Amino acid sequence: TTSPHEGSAHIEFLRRLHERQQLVTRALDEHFPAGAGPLMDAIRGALLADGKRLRPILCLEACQWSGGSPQAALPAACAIEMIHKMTLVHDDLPAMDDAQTRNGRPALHRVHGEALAILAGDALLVHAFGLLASTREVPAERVTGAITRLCQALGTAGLAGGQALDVLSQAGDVTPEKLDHVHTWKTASLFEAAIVIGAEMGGANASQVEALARYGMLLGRAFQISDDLQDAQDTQAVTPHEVTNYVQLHGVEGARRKLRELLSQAVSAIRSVQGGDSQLLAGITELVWEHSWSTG
Ligand code: GRG
Repeated sequence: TTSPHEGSAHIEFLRRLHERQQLVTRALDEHFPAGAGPLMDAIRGALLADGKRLRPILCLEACQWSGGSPQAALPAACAIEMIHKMTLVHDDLPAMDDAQTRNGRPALHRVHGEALAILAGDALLVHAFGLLASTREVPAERVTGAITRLCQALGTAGLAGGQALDVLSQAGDVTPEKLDHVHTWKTASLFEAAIVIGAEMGGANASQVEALARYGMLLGRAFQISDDLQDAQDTQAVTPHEVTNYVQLHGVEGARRKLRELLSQAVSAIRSVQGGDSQLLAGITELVWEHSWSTG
């Protein structure tokens, strides 16, 4: 079968993805200078070693789709990536997932120690809000709107709440509803916020925001299932995380079926309203399906 991504349109899609990745990585690199002490080194280790930059790319793209310049959403996109990386550092700590590696490298606390890993995460969170609050490219009410939206996405009914449910889950008490709940809060809420914030920075109208929010939520849930499929493939070892792995509860076939369904609903959501070029937003759903990412 021929992939919908073959040919020049696919090359253009990858070029644009790579360009956005670079834009975000360069901005993050400038924000945290090298050689400025152990805490800064740990922060740089968390932020700059690798990463697909998926959430900030989505934020920039949603802004452009809504008629704004990607530059208008760049501070927000960088803030969202700082927050994302902070959650990974804390997730890997011995008190949480107790992970030894992340993306094939030693987890941050194994290189810099637990204290600096905690502080690097704390500092990333604070710098993220500082950067977002100092956005001057858009009217002030869009900035306060973004801060409010992000706080909702990260709090007790978002990443922190989802992670709490996740770490407290025991084998045997994870129902399909509870699993969807954990995935929605711990993963999809940041995807949704990244996209909605980008759209609002670009001046999207209410129906565009609603459609993109739906796309973000569906894509985020799909992404977590795709990540779970990858984890199930990569490791034979039983880790604490496995209790809330979609594959554990629904099997590989069940996971793939749900993944396909969520991604096709995500594409329908963006196609349901008028907006800019949706090729990149639609194309990202294919990458989630194929799990073929470049972190360069
Ligand atoms: C922010 C208040 C606050 C609390 C944080 C630690 C925590 C609470 C939440 C962790 C949630 C978590 C680890 C979700 C997993 C999401 C996920 C699938 C991450 C992998 O994302 P990728 O593949 O990462 O985009 P890269 O390495 O590409 O950046």
